[in-house]
Amino acid sequence: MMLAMAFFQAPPSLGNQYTDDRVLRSSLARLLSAEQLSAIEPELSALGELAGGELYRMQLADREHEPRLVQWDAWGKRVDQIELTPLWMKCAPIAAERGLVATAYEKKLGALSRVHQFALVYLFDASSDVYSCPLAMTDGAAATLTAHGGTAAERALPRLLSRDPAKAWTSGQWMTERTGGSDVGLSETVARPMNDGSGRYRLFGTKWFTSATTSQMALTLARPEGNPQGGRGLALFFVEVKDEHGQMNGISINRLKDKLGTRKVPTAELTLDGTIALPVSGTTDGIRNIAPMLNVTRIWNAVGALAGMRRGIALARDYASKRVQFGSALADKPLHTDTLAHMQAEFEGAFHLTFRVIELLGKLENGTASEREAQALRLYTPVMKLTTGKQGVAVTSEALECFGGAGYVEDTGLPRLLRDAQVLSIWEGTTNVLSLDTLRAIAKEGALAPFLNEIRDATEDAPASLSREAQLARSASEHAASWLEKTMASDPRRIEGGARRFAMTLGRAAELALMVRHGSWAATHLRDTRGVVAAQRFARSAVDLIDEDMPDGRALAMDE
Ligand code: MFK
Repeated sequence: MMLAMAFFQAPPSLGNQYTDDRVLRSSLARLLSAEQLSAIEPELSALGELAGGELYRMQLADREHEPRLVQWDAWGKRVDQIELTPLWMKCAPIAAERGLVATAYEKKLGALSRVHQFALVYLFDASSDVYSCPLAMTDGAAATLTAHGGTAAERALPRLLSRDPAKAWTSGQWMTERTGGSDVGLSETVARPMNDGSGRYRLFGTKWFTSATTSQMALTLARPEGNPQGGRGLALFFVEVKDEHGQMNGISINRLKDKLGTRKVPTAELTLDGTIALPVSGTTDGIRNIAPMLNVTRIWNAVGALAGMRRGIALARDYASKRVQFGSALADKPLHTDTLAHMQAEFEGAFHLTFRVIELLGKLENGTASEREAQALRLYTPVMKLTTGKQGVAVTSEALECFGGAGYVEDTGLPRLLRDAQVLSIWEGTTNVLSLDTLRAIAKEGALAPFLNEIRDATEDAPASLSREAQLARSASEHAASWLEKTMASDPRRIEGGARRFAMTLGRAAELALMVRHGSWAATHLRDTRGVVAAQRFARSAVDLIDEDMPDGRALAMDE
């Protein structure tokens, strides 16, 4: 029968996502002592098994489900309930029990507890359909409340950090309004004191993009009446979404957003009409006070980029060994493996940059970071966020192409990778806003010299096989620094136009430097030269680097 001869392509499959991940495992071997690593390996391996097995299968089966807003009950009462997808319902207890936020605060590994936590997050993320979004904001809220202390912290922290799914809370972060996604200082929400001796306020306004609106609490910004315009006039508030009777706290959910990606995240538009809220830290300087949250969620963003890239590569690699075209498997075709190697090199650069930032955050929170490291961290954070956000889009796009037409077909589950990556360069500050934050970190915190030192440190013991790469990382970062200095002296107005290329130059230089360090460590200690090859390939890839001779782009951009 002809049918018996019909060809069906074997689909890509995943193994244990911890065991299979050379880059994660070798990085943990470099950062942790053998004792620390063996203490946490069982939980990493169990999560790797879940993420490559049961959770991944559920994710594929859950593909067509989306959250649903139910505004009215059968009897006409306004309820504004959001129904979540089955996968998200499953992810909530997994996240609490496995301590995806709590691990960082329990500090079992001291200064390395952030590395421990984010290794777990990285393994979990790609099979969770962005359940990492509420977790990121939960972690950001916990960091912010830990920094400020007070009544809100006392009430929320035990819940945000609980491993008991019945007790655990997640948090929202309500910043964006119609007036400003980037320019948050334009916020129109007003805060009126309740004058009942409780110190609480009532909030009135509209929040235009609130992610994961099923959380029990949120940190938000509002302007106490009489305060000046701009960011300084805003205050940071703690809001509990429901009151003690389970009724909405003066909050209506107007609609869910119809987004390109993150389709499982119930992003909503809210009206606050008398919402009771407690100031977290004074009644001004809300943007400065919420900054710890931004800096933590920006790390989650980068880990999300890593997880998406890694998932795309893992699937594409497996498929390459199964898919035969023109007489041999794709894995045996030099052109296909050249493409995969490029993707892997980009991923490794992003990985080492992100995990260096994670390592520094852990040291800072443990009180063991030097002043130089704390300053470097302030600059590393926006540079990491903007560099990895773009890499996430590029690598997941390439991953889809590795499957030909199948990568463009929804029921393979592959298009989600690209859709969910596209948000990473947008939310938590766009590439350009983060480029400006890079300049802010340099101007305000003097973070450039410590950052350049980091690059020098990472490359100073490079072996001969990586001396060219080490040299390139140093010269690119020094070139960027000298561009900034010269432009500042000659024509400071040109700095803004070059800010993205400047920040990207720093990002790629740092990635290369950290790849040099890890590659040479792995070659010596593990007899594994793949990290060296990754650094060599990365050094040869094209980027939009800063260049003094770049003509002003306005006439071209606006076609004037
Ligand atoms: C896997 C996925 C995980 C991620 C999930 C996330 C869910 C996504 C939900 C969202 O997207 S929520 C919305 C996110 N929105 C943003 O990130 C806002 C983007 N805009 C910015 O970041 C602007 O740079 C900013 C609003 C902060 C600038 O506002 P201003 O009014 O021009 O700020 P200004 O006056 O420069 O700074 C105010 C203070 O904050 C200053 O301190 P001082 O008062 O002491 O002078 C700044 O130094 C400080 N500051 C600003 N950014 C900081 C910071 N401090 C530390 N770190 C920062 N990043």
